[in-house]
Amino acid sequence: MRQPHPHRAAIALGSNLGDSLATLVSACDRLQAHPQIALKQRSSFYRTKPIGPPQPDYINGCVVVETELTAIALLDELLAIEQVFGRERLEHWGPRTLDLDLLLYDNAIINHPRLHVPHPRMAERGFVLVPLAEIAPTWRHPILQRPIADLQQALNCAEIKAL
Ligand code: ROI
Repeated sequence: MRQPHPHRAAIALGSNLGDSLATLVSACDRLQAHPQIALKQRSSFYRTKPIGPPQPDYINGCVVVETELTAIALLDELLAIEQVFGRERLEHWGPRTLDLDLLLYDNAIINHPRLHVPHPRMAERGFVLVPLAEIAPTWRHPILQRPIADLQQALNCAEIKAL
């Protein structure tokens, strides 16, 4: 029998405008409700200091999903969910109501004009690696060939606190 959800993907969630926690919880609900996406794991949510220009603290988390969608089709679904929450891409690296980043897709390395997987900056970002290590510590970064837990331990993530 054909597997209904043959691919595994990791997605980072972030918000620092509006009711960020409620936004992230409803974004997870939207993913779960999607007929071609199954939410398998959800991390705790964390309060994190902004990387980039001065702006409010973020709430960040990660989920692991299984899906029959291709990586690009999954990206389109993530963008559609961002739109529901009124994300406007006004300022580069500026505040946002909802950011959904496709981090990992199976063991794939994807370099497409619209999508780079693994996410190019994920290995430097505590706000990504701390929640991801909570739910997928043994997933190997397909380029660095190191497990997520190792990458997280290499960073100083002392200030990243679960809510
Ligand atoms: N900083 C934090 N802490 N969390 C984010 O999700 C986040 N997202 C971004 C930038 C602006 C790089 N900074 C962030 O896109």
